[in-house]
Amino acid sequence: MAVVRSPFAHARITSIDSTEAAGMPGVIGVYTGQQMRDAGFGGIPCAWVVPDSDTKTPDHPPIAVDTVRYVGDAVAMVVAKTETQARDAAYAVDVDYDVLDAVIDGHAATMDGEPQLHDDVENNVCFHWIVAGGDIDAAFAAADVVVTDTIINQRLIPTAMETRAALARWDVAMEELTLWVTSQNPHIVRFLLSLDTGIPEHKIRVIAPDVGGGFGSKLPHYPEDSMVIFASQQTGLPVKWNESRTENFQATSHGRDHRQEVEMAATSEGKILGLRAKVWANLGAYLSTASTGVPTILHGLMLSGAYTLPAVHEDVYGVFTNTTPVDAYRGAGRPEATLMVERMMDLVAHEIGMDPAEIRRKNLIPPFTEGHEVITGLVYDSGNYEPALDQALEMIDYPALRKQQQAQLREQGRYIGIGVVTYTEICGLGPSEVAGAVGFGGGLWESAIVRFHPSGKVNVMVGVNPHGQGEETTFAQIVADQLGLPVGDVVIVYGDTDRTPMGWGTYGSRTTPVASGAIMGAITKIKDKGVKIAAHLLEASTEDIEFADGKFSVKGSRDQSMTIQDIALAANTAWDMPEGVEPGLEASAFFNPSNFVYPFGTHIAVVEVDPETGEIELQRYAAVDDCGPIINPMIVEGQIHGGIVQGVAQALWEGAAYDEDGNLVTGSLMDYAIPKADFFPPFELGKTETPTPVNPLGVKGVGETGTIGSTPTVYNAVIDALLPLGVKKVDMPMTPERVWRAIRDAEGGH
Ligand code: MCN
Repeated sequence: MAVVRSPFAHARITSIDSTEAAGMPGVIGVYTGQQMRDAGFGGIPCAWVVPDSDTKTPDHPPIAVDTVRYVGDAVAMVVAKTETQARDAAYAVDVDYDVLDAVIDGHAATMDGEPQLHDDVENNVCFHWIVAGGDIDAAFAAADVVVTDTIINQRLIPTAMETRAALARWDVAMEELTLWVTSQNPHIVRFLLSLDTGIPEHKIRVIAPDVGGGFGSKLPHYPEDSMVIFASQQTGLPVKWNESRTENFQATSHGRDHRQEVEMAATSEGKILGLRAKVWANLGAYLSTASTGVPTILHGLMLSGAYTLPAVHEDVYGVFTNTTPVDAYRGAGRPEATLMVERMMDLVAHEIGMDPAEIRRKNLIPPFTEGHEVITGLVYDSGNYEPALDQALEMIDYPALRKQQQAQLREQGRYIGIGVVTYTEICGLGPSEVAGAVGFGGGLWESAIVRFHPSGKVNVMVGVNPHGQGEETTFAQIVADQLGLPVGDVVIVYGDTDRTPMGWGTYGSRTTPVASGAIMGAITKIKDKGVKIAAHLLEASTEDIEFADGKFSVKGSRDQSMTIQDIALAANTAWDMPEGVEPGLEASAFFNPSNFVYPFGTHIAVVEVDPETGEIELQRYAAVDDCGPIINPMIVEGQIHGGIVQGVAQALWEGAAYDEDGNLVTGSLMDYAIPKADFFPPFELGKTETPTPVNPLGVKGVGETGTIGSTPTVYNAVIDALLPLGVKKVDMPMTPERVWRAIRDAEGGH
């Protein structure tokens, strides 16, 4: 299958002529949105509609029916014998458009007189959501200093190395569907497909084992999923679509894209009093699967950061524009919150002449182990922020660095900047009751099945869907460690709705904190059953059996023992089972966490800016992160490295750019700057370890911490370097040209 896509950001489709395409070599069929609609295919659902926000959910047909709303919106599809034939024929589909004015900017789109995307969405405002706590007016009235800024948290394009793909096989006789798809959450895709295609859920199998990088962009249920299904039903053949890189830029979800107008109130001693903001979140042309939750729940509720914040008020407007739909991108909402808070902390520090590390220390929430409620209403699980700050400052020898910075500035005219950020983030999504309360259209629990085969080898089936994070390894480590097995005897099974139990997917750094709870639950059941079988076979009472290092032994007599492999064989043959105990050694468990988890840390960056060219050199990067007890240090380091790289890239290099007609100017790897390894110094990593009470292993997520901490760290470092030149602000990405212009402007436009 190939997709005919709109070259216009906003247009009415006046006609589609497929005569020529239909006659081309190998072409099997050309299909339109109207045909899909006539066949009963519904719009692509948005699965997260935040309550109390008056959210509008306009129809999102998988193929546009009468209006296209972004460059890349699907207009028709062609099915042919080969991919090349399909693509060739797609070019021959003749579409006539009546081109309309487009609006690209999420703030401008709300103004009167701007183009309207959807009939029933006045001024393109999809929702207005408010987070408020404390007495914000009193906070600002009592302030000695108020700092303000307008932050553009620019749009990013996830750019996974592996583009998307979908292959549908419709079994006509059985009326059953198998869909192979690059998804981070196959069970969610199955659920949503059952809603928009009408195929009953128990007749849908979704397979998504090795999907490549996702970074949030493989979370949504996409139009192409429905298109290949429709095409397979029409043709009676398996139909496959492979996304090209150009399509990946245009039609896979983008991330971020906020305009934030922010004010922070503080005392002259550096105590913060209140944060007030207005945010315009550009949602793109349609609502993607999780899009409304990202700028609200995952952003607005995190405005207290790691600090005691007495008052907050934020208005968030979600806005439709003629751009690619926006959804979760690594960090999803939390980077937008953290950058906002951490920018304002630095502005206050600068205003009152306080060291950036000191103002943070002064406002950190004191240590807590059993929950701490912040002004936005969230209850953080556990935290001890100051040791992470101390460790990071020590790693980098902060006092010496500050001295050196001053000396070099004075004597050598060099512009060194140091950025210090203390952050916390919400992840491990999360209690299902909260999911329901905040409008998430599913649960957030996890399940696992631990299955012993007769030979003692183990499969663990999980509903989550790692795609590069490495849970095939870390979950096997947990099971091996708990049950005394060689790690190679445990294989983790995921990525197939027919082979795995229900699960709600891999995103929001939830896989380990939530699914490990289910695995631990199943392990406990396995151990309990093993004790009963061992007691029976060793002729002891269950109270006398103890389990350690993979052996069930009679207390006080270690030679009277059976290995867990012996027990697996005995249970699977069931020749001699205790009264009332079922055969087999297999257990399943469900885990619904009581809270989210909140990892935290301190990041410090050192940069040097060349005032002649605006070039920024990232010289050092230190990160102390706390994700509770670590299962696999190498994997955790890898996650932090990758996260830092993605976050720094937002500060310095990456950004989607549209022209005023809605053409994606950064629509290829020639134009969109993704980071490369040699842009970075070796990372200096430290850690502290604060377990969470929320799950049995005490683990917090780590998949996004690097991204969340690093953007403001590097941003603040660059501004710190530029302050002596009179520059207080540079929009991201802080390219050499922008930095150079900011320096020249500060010099009076010279
Ligand atoms: N881990 C550990 N000890 C801990 C915490 C985590 O050893 N205390 C390990 C985990 O077991 C897992 C890894 O660290 O191997 C990350 O786990 P976790 O924090 O649970 O995060 P998730 O698996 O839920 O991953 C999601 C997160 C997100 S939201 C994005 S986006 C992202 C990311 O992970 N996308 C990625 N990292 C990515 N890495 C790769 N390679 N590809 C992506 O698409």
